Amino acid sequence: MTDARTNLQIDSSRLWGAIHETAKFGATPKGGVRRLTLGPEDKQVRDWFRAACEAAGMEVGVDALGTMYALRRGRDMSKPPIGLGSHLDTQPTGGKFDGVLGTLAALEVIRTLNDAGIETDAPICIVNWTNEEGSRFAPAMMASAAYAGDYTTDDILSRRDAEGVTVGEALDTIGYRGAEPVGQRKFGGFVELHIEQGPILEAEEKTIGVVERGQGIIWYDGRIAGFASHAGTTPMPLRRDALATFSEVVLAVERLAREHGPHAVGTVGEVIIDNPSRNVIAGDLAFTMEFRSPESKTLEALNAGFREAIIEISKRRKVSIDVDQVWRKEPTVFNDRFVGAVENATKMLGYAHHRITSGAGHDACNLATVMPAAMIFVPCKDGVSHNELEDATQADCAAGANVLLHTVLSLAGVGGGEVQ
Ligand code: HGY
Ligand code: MN
Ligand code: MN
Repeated sequence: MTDARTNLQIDSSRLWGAIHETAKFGATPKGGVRRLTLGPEDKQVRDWFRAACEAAGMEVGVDALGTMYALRRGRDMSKPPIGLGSHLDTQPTGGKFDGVLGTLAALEVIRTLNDAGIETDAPICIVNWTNEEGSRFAPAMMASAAYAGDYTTDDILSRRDAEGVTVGEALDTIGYRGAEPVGQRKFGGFVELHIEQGPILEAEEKTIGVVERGQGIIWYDGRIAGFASHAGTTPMPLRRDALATFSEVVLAVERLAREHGPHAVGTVGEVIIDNPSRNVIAGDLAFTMEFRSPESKTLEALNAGFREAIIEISKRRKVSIDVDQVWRKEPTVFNDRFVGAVENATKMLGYAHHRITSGAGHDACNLATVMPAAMIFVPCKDGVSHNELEDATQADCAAGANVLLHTVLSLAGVGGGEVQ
């Protein structure tokens, strides 16, 4: 494409301003964002997002799981829209960019097309997916997984948070349980911009990551049942200590991930001790954990090794260890044509780039199972994410949004309405 559109660029200050404006919804004293899905702060950002999309001339719809779809009409409405977007919920100690960049860059693409008077052939639909993070309600990437057919809407509506509140109740509380059935809205494909959330692009001094694969993920919920007893009177050999047992489980997860390195990872992120007390040997506890790998066979090996390890620990310590697999996402391979469109846009814009595998899960990874999909990464400072220190530069965010703009233009096709 050699006409004036080649020079079309998003408005970097407007995007940067939007990112920092939305960061106030759930702002934390350390400069991060706590915006758990379907909570009051999520309602605030959703209301802001709806108003901004409507001000940009889009029609906003909401489905039964609260996912928001903002449609920009194209010349040929018989064509399925090209989807772009991400998520606006965050981790408890999240940052300003995870999910937000992709969702607001999608809005910035629309604003830029409006300013330039460009009408695309196919319509464009920007999406805010409900509960990508999976922190309040499991699984992660929940709504896009339901959209892809991995779960029924009723199953997801019944999921409960730690306080026993269901997804359905939370949606009703913030007024975002839409009438549209999940999965009804069809797309010609989906492109998601996201910070890398890892150290590779920054270390390699690349501005753009052209994402070709995504890791597979297995999530587990575990319970350990020992025997609570007096910390002072119970001889060491007689103890059935759930917390000491748990510590061996954590080290087994770490050992297995290291053994299957360099790409496998394993994490135990939560533990809740029943009735903890300094002078009581822990009797019962619950925990959550995960394994990830770009290879399915490695996921299998991690799972098998873990099952073996907990049987041995349980027998030796005479403590029961029960672990349920609650979510499994196979590794993602993104669509060649869409990945090529990202790479071509990146080359046309002249950004340093290379192909990369995503360590994090994303909504685009679920969508890739039911439509052509691709992702664009930009660096984040020190590769840090899921931490209030998460940071990125305005220039890198703008570069990612420009690649998103030109990728979408190439995929949606451009009708009348030349750049003035
Ligand atoms: O867990 C993930 O990979 C995503 O950031 N929710
Ligand atoms: Mn994310
Ligand atoms: Mn995240």
